[in-house]
Amino acid sequence: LEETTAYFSEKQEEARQATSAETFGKYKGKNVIIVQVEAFMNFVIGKEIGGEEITPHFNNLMKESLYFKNFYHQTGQGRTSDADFVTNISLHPLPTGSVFVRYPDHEYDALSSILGSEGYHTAAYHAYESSFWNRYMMYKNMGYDEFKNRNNYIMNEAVGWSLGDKSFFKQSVDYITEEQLKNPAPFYSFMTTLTSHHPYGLPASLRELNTDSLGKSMMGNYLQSIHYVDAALGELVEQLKKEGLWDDTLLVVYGDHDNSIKEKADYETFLGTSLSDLEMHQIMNQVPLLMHLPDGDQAGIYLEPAGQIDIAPTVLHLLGISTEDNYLMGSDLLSTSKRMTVLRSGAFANRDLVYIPSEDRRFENGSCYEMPAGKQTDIQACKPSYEKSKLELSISDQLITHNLIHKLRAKE
Ligand code: GP9
Repeated sequence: LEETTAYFSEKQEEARQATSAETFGKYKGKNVIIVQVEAFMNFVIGKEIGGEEITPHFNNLMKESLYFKNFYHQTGQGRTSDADFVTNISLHPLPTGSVFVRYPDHEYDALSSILGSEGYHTAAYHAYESSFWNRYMMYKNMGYDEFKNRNNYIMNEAVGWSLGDKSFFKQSVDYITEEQLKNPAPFYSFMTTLTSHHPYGLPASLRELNTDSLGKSMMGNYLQSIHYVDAALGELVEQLKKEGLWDDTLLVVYGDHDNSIKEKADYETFLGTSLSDLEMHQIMNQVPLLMHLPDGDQAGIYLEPAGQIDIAPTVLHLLGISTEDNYLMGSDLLSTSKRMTVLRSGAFANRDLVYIPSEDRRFENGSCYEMPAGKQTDIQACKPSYEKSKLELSISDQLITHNLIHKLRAKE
C-alpha cells in the first residue's frame, strides 16, 4: 500500500499540474467515440500494395488529426480484452490471463464510469457474444449504461466471426442517434471492431487490393482485411457528418494488438527491405493512434513514445475532467512529454532509449538501443529506466490482484 500510495501521489501531482495547461477542458462537454480496431498495426499506415494505399481513409483523416507515430499496444495474454482494459482503465494487464476474466469484480477507475458520473451516456458496442472475454460482467463493473452486443445487431453482413464492420458502425451510430433523440446528453461510445480478426478470411467479393506480389500468404489476406476496415472507418466518419455529430465529437482510433503473423520474412517481403531486431520489435508492438478533435485542432504527427495506457487520461484532460483523485497510470499526451511507455513483456521506450528483454528475461541479456538512431548501446544505459518500468508493472499487478483501489479509498 505504501509503495502504491507513493507512486500515485506523483502521478496525481502530474495530473494536478496538467489542469493549468492550455488544452485542459478545451473540449468540455463534447462527445467521445473510441474505436478499438482488431489487429490494426502501424506498419501499414501510409503504405501501398499494387499501386493502392492500404488505409486511404485513415491516411486522409491523419491530415486533420493528431497521429502518434511511436504508439505501442501494451497487451499480454488477454489480447483484445487487455487492450480494452489498458485503454479504458489506464493500468497494465496482468502477466498471465486476462483481467476481464480474472478480476472483473475489483474496483477500477474506468473512463466509462468517470464520464458516467459527469452526466455522459456511456455505451460499449461489439457485435459478438456478450460473454466473450467476460465483457458482460466487466462492462457492468465499468459502469456502462448499455452494452450493445451480437443480440442487438441485425446480421445483414456476415463476414468472418460475425457482422462486418461496415454494418457494425452503421448500426452502432443508428443506436447513438436514437439515444440522442431521447436523451441529448453528451455520450461516450466505445466500439470494438472484429472483421480484421486472424486468420483474415475476407470473402473474395470484399477483397479490393491486388496482393499478387505476396502470393497466397496470410500477409496478403491481412492487408485485404485492413483495407476493408479502413473503408468502414471512412463510412463511419461520413455517417457522423451526416448525422451532425462530427463537429461535437472527439474521435479516437487505435489498434488493439499485433496480427499474430510473426515471420520476419513476411514483413521484409511486404516492405521490400531487410529488418533489424529493433525494427521487427517496433513493427510487432506499434499500433496506430489517431485522435480527431473538432475543427482539426492540434493536428500533426507526434513522435514522442506513448501507449494505450495514455488514452483515458488524455481524453479526460481534453474534456476538462481532473484525474487528481483517480488511480490511472497513463499520462495526458498533450501536456506531458517526458514519458516512458512500458510494455507487458518488460520492454520499454522513452525519448532516448528502447529496451528489449531477452527470452530468459534477465536484464543483462536484454538489448538497449539509443534512440532515435536505433544504435545498440551498453545495457547499463537502460538500467535506471528498467528499474522504474519493473516497479510500474509490479504496482499495477498488486493494485489489480489485491483490489488496492478499493482499499486505498476505504483508508481515505
Ligand atoms: C472477440 C474479439 C476477439 O469478441 O474481441 O478477441 P481476440 O481473440 O483478438 O483477443
